[in-house]
Amino acid sequence: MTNYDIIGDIHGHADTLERLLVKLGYQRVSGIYKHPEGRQVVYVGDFIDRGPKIRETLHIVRNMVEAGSAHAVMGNHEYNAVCFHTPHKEEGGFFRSHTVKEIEQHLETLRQFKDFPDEWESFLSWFQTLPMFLEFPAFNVVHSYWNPSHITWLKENYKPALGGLTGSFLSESSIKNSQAFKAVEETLKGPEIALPEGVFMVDKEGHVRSECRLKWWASTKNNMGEGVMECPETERSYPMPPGSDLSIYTAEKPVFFGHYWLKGNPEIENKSAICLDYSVAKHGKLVAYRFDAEHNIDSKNFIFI
Ligand SMILES: [Mn+2]
Repeated sequence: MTNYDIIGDIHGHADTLERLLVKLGYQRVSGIYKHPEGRQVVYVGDFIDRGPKIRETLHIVRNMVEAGSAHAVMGNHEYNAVCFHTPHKEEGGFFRSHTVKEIEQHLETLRQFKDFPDEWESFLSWFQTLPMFLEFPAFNVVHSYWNPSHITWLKENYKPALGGLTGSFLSESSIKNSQAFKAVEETLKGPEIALPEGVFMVDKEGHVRSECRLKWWASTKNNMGEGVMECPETERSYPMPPGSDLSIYTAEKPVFFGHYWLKGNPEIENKSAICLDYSVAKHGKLVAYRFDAEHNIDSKNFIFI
């Protein structure tokens, strides 16, 4: 049985990734990282944007996937990149508009690939065919949110082997409030909910938001402090916004995900849903979880830099 190392969001921090791979026992052979015992990495997505070595990160990851020493799912940044660069034939423009906010988020990638247009094209084609979730015998992996009904929808409608993010798939999934839109959006970006009238939040980029990100994996959701990401100190005791899913996520197979820019040292809040994103791109940590056969979820299996 294969053993796995699941690795959180990298965002162009290739040097940290290489140090983590070495710490996990992977060795670079003919330019490709492999584990002498046949362990495999599973990447949770968000390889690009923000960090200093985006090209290097992509080469490390794709080489490993192609050589069979890793698997990868799509992050919202890879999805956004495909949308940013794919023209919307029916409506004009692109599937992701070229506004200041969108360009800012993608700028480091554009800059670092400026002199390597062919290479960028080939990575974009690779992004298009990344799976949006992966199921292993003893665990599942997704970038943001494992919702069984979204996963069922994706199994029936999203076909990485038949082109993945094709123009027609993007057209369908860009129709706001369609089932396609919701499945893709929430799987890659997580569930959000409108804040009560008059309550606003400021996100990490300084944008004022009238919606908040739900901590879908939280083990208690008695108030906004427990169930909402980046909840302002003054609103922590507020009740959860109306319409929030207050159920506690449990599943036979644990799911590993990234996306949420958690801070501090990795911890397990819910043994069924384990976040591996600890903000390497904001002076945080790059985190892996070692998953061996016959497994009990335990925080001693976090390995990080
Ligand atoms: Mn993300």
